[in-house]
Amino acid sequence: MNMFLKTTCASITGALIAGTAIADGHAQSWDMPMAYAATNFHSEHGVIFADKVREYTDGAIDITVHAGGSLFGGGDIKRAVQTGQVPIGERFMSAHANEAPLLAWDNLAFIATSYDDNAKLWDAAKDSVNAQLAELNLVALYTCPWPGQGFYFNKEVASSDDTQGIKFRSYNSATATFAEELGMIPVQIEAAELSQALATGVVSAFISSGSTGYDRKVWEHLSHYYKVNAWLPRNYVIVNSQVWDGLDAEVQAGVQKAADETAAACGAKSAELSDFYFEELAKNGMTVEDAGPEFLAELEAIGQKMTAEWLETAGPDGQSILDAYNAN
Ligand code: PCA
Repeated sequence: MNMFLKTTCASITGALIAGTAIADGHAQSWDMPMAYAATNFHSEHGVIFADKVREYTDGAIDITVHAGGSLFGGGDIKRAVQTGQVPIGERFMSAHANEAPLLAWDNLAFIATSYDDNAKLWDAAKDSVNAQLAELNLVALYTCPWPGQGFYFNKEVASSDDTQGIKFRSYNSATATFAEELGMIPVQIEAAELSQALATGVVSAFISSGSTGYDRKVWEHLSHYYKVNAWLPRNYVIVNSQVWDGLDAEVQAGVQKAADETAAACGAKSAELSDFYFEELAKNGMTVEDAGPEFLAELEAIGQKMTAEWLETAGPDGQSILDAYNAN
């Protein structure tokens, strides 16, 4: 962020903080925009988090969750938190990688494809990601992985011969690049808008977990899901740095305890639900299967190329993350 923007963010936030009740010990009310469906496990854990925060801060912080992009659309949540329009929010971390490439650490294909490995990769990435977030005027309270990512199509796909020219919903720059490598045309669309985009033919394919296909009932439009399990990307709950710094140490500790517990519960729920989502897709008529060997080999080659490109844009911090991960 440039200095002008940083100073502006800080002063807007300062003004907002002054308007809240930190100094006189009254409860603060925090609106927390979240990007995904209210019934999604990420959003449900946002509510669990809010309940825990109330409990562990003795009511000092009262969070109201606004799921489904209802307060701010997914694409606007980070800026709203950075500039202090809201103190806290939740978003898909790698959606911010165009601004800070390091935040795509969890989109590296076929590197950490189990929940345990994904947790190890996060351990390796955490310090440099947090340093990067500090520069963006943000503090991450907790992160939670989505189940593994695979491909949705409206036909059988055996290789990139079958994907040429398809309009493909991407959710960040890595998925747009992936689509282009497969000869598809990426269009970035929020999960909240996905059903409509499929219904109107704006796109007819996308990459995601079983979770988002289930939330959006995509069996109404699409027929095939290929379980590639390419990566397990994370959502994160972020708080504005000045708001965070303005809290008493005791309140901070209460919020962090709530965040740590929610992270563990949310990650476990994600793992527990991943097969359920596949079963629901199949029950509703979709063919759910592993990607065939030819398609998978192409995806792996693209993944390797993209990891090399990420290492170039993320610089030495990116390499350190992978080195630390591989050393464990
Ligand atoms: N669902 C989100 C991000 C990753 C996922 O599994 C989405 O498709 O927007």
